[in-house]
Amino acid sequence: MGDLSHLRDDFPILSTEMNGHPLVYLDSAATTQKPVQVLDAMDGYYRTTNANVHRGAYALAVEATDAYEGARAKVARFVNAATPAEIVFTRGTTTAINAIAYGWGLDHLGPGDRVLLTMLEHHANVVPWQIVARHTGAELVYLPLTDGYLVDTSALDGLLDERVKVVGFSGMSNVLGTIGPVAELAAAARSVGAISVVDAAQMVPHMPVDVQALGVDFVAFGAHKMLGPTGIGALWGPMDRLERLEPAEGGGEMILDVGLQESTWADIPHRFEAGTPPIAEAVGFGAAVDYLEAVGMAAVRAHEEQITAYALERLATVPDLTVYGPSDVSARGGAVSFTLADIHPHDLATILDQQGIAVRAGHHCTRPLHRLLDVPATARASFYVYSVPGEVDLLVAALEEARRIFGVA
Ligand code: C6P
Repeated sequence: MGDLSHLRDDFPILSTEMNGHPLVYLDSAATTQKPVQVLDAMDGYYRTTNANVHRGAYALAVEATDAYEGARAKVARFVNAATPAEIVFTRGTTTAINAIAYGWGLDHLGPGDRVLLTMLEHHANVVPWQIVARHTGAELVYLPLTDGYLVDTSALDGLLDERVKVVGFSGMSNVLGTIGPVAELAAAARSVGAISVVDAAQMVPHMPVDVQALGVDFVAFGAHKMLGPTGIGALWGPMDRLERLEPAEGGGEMILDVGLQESTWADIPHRFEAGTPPIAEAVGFGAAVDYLEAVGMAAVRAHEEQITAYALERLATVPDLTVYGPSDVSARGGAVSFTLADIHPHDLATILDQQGIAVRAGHHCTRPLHRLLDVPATARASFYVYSVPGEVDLLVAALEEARRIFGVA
């Protein structure tokens, strides 16, 4: 159960070298590698089908439109949206959350209103709300974490009241791996008439997700963390919510009619997709969900639990190493952040890089969380379907080597 090592053959980059060593790619929370099935789908689209969508009266443009809308239908099926129209293609998770913050927040927030977030949040689910708060006079409040790195929902008692109009939270942390208490926060939002917004950048790629079953209002995720290309993501919302969302961007493709002073909007989802969309990227996104469906999301999750458990077990053997995040793998995903004695994470990443091991070092776009952890930065190893235990062993050996190089006693 959980052995997906045969998939590695589908990923050309995994048989390349970095700094004279076989590449050990442990940065899948930043972006995943792409299988030939995705690469071929995008290449094939450009070779045989390329035209602009929703405009052309000629056969090729109809084919391109079918490819683009077909990809939407695949993404909708993947997350169990009620209809493909509930999937709005965006540039990525960040753009999807901005679309909600501007499209909903500017209209529905005012002085004294609150946006309730958690201390886990990526900047993508903080900064857009700060900008909208500056325009509207709303303020941001944050749910703390427990000592075990979970969202402390017991603090809802003091923070949740009628002033809260938006509850925004991560479905899975890109730093601690923590899985968010989605159902509980969705219910909390509903109880005060607030909307709930899930940053699912790390969640949709790593576990089965049924957006209708989550009981939330909006879900944002991107293709590039789930084997697809960069430059495309999705915003999901049920139709009655999307109908109350204003377009955050204007331009071609999103209008029904344009007058000199006013315009009217195209149908959903097109009103939220101003300009020429990322068409080949949508095709690649569709190919990525085909690939993940063939693997099966339950198998993806089982593999992740297995490799994360192995990583936590092996990392615990490295003296002076601190891991940040839940120890119970059922409560977390495969992003494992750590520090080693007082070695700066950037120095650590450089040593690992010399041995062909790619990890991320820094604050991982979570400055408030790192301040809470009381460290300026962490190193992070993160896994995906193609990660194998042997790579964890190489990481651990390289960390031992780093201890020697830096003279950690
Ligand atoms: N996290 C990481 O290395 P974009 O950049 O729009 O594709 O995704 C933003 C984003 C939002 N939420 C979470 C939880 C994320 O992890 C990310 C992207 C990358 O952790 C790049 S900072």
